[in-house]
Formats: sequence, C-alpha cells, structure tokens
Amino acid sequence: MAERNLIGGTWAGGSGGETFTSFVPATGETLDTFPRSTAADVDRAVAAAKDAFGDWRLVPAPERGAILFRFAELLRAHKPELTDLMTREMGKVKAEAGGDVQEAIDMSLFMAGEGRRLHGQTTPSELRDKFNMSIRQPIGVVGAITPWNFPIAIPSWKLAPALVCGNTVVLKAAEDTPKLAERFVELLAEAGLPDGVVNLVQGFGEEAGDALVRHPDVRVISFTGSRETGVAVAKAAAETLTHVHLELGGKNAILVCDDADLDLAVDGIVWSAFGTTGQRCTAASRVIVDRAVYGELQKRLVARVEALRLGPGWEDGVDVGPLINAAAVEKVDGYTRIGIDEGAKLLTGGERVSGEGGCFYRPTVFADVEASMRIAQEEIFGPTTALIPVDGFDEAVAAANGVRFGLSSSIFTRDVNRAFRAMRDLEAGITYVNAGTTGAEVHLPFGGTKDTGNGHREAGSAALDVFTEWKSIYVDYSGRLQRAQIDNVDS
Ligand code: UN1
Repeated sequence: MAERNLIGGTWAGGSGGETFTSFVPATGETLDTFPRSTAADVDRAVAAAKDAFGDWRLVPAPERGAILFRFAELLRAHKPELTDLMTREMGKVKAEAGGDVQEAIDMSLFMAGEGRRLHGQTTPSELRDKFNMSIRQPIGVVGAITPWNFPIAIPSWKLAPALVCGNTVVLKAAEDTPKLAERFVELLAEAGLPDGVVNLVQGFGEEAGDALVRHPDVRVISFTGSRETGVAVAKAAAETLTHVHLELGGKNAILVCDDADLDLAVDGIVWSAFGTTGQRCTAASRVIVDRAVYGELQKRLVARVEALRLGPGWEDGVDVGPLINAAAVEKVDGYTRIGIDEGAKLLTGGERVSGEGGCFYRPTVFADVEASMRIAQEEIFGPTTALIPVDGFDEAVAAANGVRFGLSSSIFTRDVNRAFRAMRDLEAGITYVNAGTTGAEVHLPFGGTKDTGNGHREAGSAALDVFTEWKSIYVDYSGRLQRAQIDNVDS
C-alpha cells in the first residue's frame, strides 16, 4: 500500500486497503496510485492536527509567516517541475500551469507578510482608566477541501491564511489531482512546519470529505466546488456548528457594449471562456452583446476560436488542453445537445475531438441564446460560451444579473458612466472593466454573491475572517468596580 497520506508528520497508507488512480487527461495514461482514505484515516489526521494545535497556536505569527516565506521560495525553486506535473495530471497548458504555481507563490508571500500584521483594533473605553482592544485568534483544526482546477493555487488560498493565523489543517484534495496535492504538502513540510500542523488525506468526497466535514473536532471547513456539494457540506457541518466557508459556482458574463473596442473584447472573451478549457469558476460562459455589434463580434470571435490549437498542455504552442476526465466530456457534450434542443445556434465546436486518446472537446460557441435557456443558466465548467443579444446597457445588466450565481463579471465599454454603473450594479463579487472575467490577484478579496458562496471571501486580508475569531479584551486599571452602561451615564 502506497504511503501517501501525511498524518502527524509520517507518511502512511490508508487503513481501508483500497486505492484509486490518477490519470493523464491528455492521453488516458495512468499516473500514480493513492490510498482511498476512510473515516478512520480522517479521524487519525484530525487527531494529529488537534494535537499539533496546542503548540502551533503559540508560535509567534511572524515565525509562522517565515515558514510561508520559505514555502514560497521552495515553490519558486520547484516551479518548472510542478508546472510540468500540472500539465500532465490536471491538463492545463504550460503558461497557465506556471500561473497556477505563481498564484500559490504570491499567496504564500502575501500571507507570510500577514504574520507581521494580523491587525486587531484598539479603541477607547467609555470608562476612565480602562483599555479596550480586539485581537484575532486561531480557531483550531481546519478542514480544507480543494478542487482539481487550481491544484496548487487553491490549496495555497486556504492553507496559507489558515496556517499564518495559527490553525492546523487537514487537507482533502481532489481525487483527480492527488499527486500535485502530495507535492504541495511535501514542500510545506520541507519549509519547516512542525509535524501534524498540516496533514493530507487522499481520497473521495463521499468518504474522506464527508468524514472531515462531520468530524466534531474540525472547527472550520473551507470548501471550493459545486453548488450542490456546497449545500451538502453546509448541511452536514450544521450538526456540529462548524464554521463553513464555501466557494461555489459561477455563470460569469462579459458585457460587450455598442461602443466597445471589439478586438479587445474578443481577446477577453477567448481568454476567459477557453483558457483552462473553460474549467475555472471565473470562466466567461456568457457573453451579453449589444445588437449593434452582435454580427461583427460573432464573426471576429468565431475566426479566433477556430484558430485555437488543442493538444496536451506540455507541448509548445497549445492554447487549449483537455477536460479533466471522461465524465466532464460527457457533461459538456450533454450541454451541447441541450443548447441545440433549446433552439440556440451552434456557431462552432460542439463535438469531441476524434483521433485523440484524451479528453478533448472543441471550443464551442452558441449564438442567439436566450437568457433563460439552460446553457445560459447552469454552470457547464467546460469550453462552451453562450452569446446573448440585447438592446442597450440596461437590458445587458438585467441579463447579467438574471442567474443564481454571482462570482465574476466584466464589461467592455469606453463610456465611463456605463463602467461605473456596471461596477455598482453587476451582482457579482468581482467586476472587470475592459478585461475578461478571469485573472484575480491574490491580495484582493475573491468570492461571489448569491449562490456562489455563503458570504465569505478568500484571498487578501478578507481571508483572515474565515480563519480567525475575534476576541475583545477589556483591561480595567482603575482599581475599582466600574460598570459599563451604568456608572458613566446620568441616571
Ligand atoms: C477558480 O476558478 O476556482 O481569477 C479560481 C482567476 C484565477 C482563479 C480562479 N486567478 O481566474
């Protein structure tokens, strides 16, 4: 049995004896075998994390940050290797895989710096000779459940803030990218984390993930994935009143106004809709276009999309890699059928790539999509985008907001008034002006409104709110009993 769970500083096999395999989506080849962990494995990992919390919470935050600085250095030193592995295990193209690792470097550096901030507040007391302050405190064991689409970046979004704040972690990474999760944790350990501060349990959501969410000693769950699973996580965690941070789906729209720079808009659409093969929660799966430029935009967009080169991510000159697995190809193809049945016009794509061993699907553009159609409402998580024609700015904003999700949004316009209205009125956690829907930077809050989450944010200092609890402290140095709300108020 492969010893690939990290528990209390020791690499261990799974207790159930079952294994699962990681594949190369571009070829279908087998990459490696991992333990399919059980609730018993999760139990051991949580116990190790709980045990390690006692000391880790007392390590000065700047020292915890220093370990993250070292982790960032190690990520940088291993960037070529991790990038190459990511093109194989996850499938994204080289430039984007490098970007994924870079995002983890950036996040680790940002959160390392938090070790010397982690600001609380001091504030006057209403009473004399009394001092008031609030401080952030770690919460305890954090369960991090991460997706395969950003297999190095997203674990860093969760683990770097959790750790610098003084929590310990059990990571259950996606079963499609276990090797990358293993390398991530190996490098963290190498950076100098004490045993048990980070633990890794490989396996599936139904067993390992579920056990982690329900474990009474896990105080915070941070989950990125589908809306459906997010709801299940929230329900399961309710029983133990575990804090839950959810980062769920998107149905992100790009608005193209009649005054837009169309070539720039096409650049933004191609990059946001087909980068990472559309497998980003920030992907532009809707393009809402003013009828004045609708025909011209279609023409320019289709020409660009048909020129995109598909292939394995590790090859030079490839624009679009494979989907993550065969089930994803089925899902994306199913939505092509749904779009056609709904009466949308298939402009290009809409089929598997034959003659390849891997999970390739042609970049797909639908036109004449109505805002209420399923392909304009549901998250497809693949290389499919829907063009929705509208008359004017107000109709565009209404269409953009007419979905359950609210992660990212974008507007192409040269009109500053429209740009500011869009910043105010688009119901999303992120709005880009004259850029596509992807490309969030680590020092700003990341997350969405409506069904995209449950009100929390990752990244930036906002992430600290997920991984700390406030403590308010009152120090009375008057030497006598002073009663707030009473002694300082006349009658
Ligand atoms: C995701 O798809 O889950 O803004 C995260 C972006 C990336 C992160 C995407 N920096 O597209």
